[in-house]
Amino acid sequence: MPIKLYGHPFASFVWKALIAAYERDVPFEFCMVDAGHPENSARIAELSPTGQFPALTDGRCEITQSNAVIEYLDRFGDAPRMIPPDADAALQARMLADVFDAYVSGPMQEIVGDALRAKEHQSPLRVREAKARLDKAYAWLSGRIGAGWANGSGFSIADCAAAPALFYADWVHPIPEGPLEAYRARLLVHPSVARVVDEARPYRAFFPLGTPDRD
Ligand SMILES: N[C@@H](CCC(=O)N[C@@H](CS)C(=O)NCC(=O)O)C(=O)O
Repeated sequence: MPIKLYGHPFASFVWKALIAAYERDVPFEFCMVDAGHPENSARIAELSPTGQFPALTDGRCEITQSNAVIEYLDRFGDAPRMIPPDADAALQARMLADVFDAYVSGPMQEIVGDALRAKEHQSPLRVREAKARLDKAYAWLSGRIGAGWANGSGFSIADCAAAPALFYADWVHPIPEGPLEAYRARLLVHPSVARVVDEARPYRAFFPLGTPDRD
């Protein structure tokens, strides 16, 4: 059975899986999760504990959680794996992917989530705290990101996580000039990342805080 990837092209965690699939040239069928595809919404509700995406099926495996999906995609093709073969490099790449997920995407999603609430349920305090967490993450990452990819060697799971995290985080709380902002710019011109950015363009009106022209 073909690999089916469930998600939405504007969703940051779905970008991670798409980037890995494009990076490694793994064929798949994209199953759009939106109001127009109730069958896919029903399927994602079964596949994922929270109904969140991405999730992937191949008739044998059912995988949810973006990092597990990326690891699954490493089984195919000859392209360099997203989990580096060297154990130390793999540990570093997984660690950085977790950092981007939890400490960049996490606060970014909180800020976006707040903007999506009804005015009376919004919380300036929650947004301020999320921005403070982003500042800490930006500072930590700025001290660690060099001139190449995140873990200092090939493009990896860490870069799959970094691309959407930094793309959207910069929209809600700009990344100061420096190594992290330069890394974001490098990611955006990388072909697999440029492709997901382009595929998501038609959905930018969904973003509740306005979208900058620069990207
Ligand atoms: N830990 C999950 C996070 C997934 C996640 O946050 N997905 C978001 C899209 S970026 C989602 O499904 N949002 C829709 C919703 O919450 O209903 C992963 O790594 O896959």
